[in-house]
Amino acid sequence: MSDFRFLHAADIHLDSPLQGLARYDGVPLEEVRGATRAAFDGLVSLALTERVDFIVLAGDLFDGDWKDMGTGLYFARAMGRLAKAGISAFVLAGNHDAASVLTKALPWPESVKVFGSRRPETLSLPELGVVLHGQSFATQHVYDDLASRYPPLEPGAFNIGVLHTALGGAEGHAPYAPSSVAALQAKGYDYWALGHVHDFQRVSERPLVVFPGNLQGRNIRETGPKGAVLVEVQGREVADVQFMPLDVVRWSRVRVDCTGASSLDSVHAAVRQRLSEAHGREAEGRPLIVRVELEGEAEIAGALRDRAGLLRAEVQSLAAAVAPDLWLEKLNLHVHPPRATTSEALPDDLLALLAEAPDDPDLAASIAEDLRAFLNARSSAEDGESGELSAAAAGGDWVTVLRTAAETLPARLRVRES
Ligand SMILES: [Mn+2]
Repeated sequence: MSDFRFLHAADIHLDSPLQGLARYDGVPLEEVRGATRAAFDGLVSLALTERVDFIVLAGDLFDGDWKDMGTGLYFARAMGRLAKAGISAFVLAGNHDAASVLTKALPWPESVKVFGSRRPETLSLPELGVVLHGQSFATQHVYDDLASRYPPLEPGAFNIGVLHTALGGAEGHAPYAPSSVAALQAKGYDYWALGHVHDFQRVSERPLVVFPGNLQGRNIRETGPKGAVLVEVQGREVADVQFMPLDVVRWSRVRVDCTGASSLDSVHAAVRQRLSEAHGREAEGRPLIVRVELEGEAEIAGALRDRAGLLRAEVQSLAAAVAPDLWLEKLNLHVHPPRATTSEALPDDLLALLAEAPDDPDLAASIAEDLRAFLNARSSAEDGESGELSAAAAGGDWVTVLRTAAETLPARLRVRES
């Protein structure tokens, strides 16, 4: 058997729409919008430059039904580039591109082989002595243990299991096609090319069971480097497995501890330092989009809350100064006054009274009347949190509204005094 190399990717979610990103003013929308295709272009280029023999796409190539034929045509062209170089592609449908989900179809180049969805199918590359066992999802929600029906290994060949699965369950991922590492190991295959979990994970070493993670992070829940896995096989043994980052835009959460901060300047300094660290550590030459979380207990909490809208612009400006391709997705303010201040501001009997408001329409109406001026001032303050505050008021959550008022008002009064 000759030596060979292949690329294993999954969860590409081509042309995945951007949810809610439009309201994050300042983020490079065009770059993010085109990121899943740009990352896939990178995968094809890598296959060509590394001269791999084939690629494996282990589910969720598409993000769901195509909006139009553009997505399919894009993929057909990308596969054409591979076909010209004699590189085959083995494609398995996952929950997002199950047979029942995609209503449109196109004939792919002959170099693209798609696993059937009715039963496990074995595809092969006889010239390399490689067999691939896999079963596509027929419907979006597959709770059967698909792997249990995969065929026995083919002796003498290099056996690859291709499976879209949550294994024993993974946080944030639907428990589709459940299986276990032990069950996969017991099959005796040489490599398991998994998909579905959006983080790179070497689940087992012998044999290698690998989630490559998704190819491109699409939102703040998909942080860190994303890419594919390059596998090198020599003498029927996996000789090397390398994670190859291919994302063109990267996401990161940046937490800034504001504990003890006594001035706006010291908050700015802390933000600047954390942004600079995050950029240095994570960007690797790519645009980096960050969610900044200000945390901790500090006297300045009320003042920060009161200027939340302005603070967002300040953090955007600090980010731009660290690097022109460092962008703010969202600023979250979780700084609270030191505990003693909070309880002084909201005495127990007031809390008890507020707790009765939901059951007492007259009381609720009178509180709403008293707080209307405060709520109006807040919503006109171009403040990222005023929406949450209005929602709290509308829902009769007066404890939240008053707590915010109690934290904000002393700061505002101090400003007036000075
Ligand atoms: Mn999936």
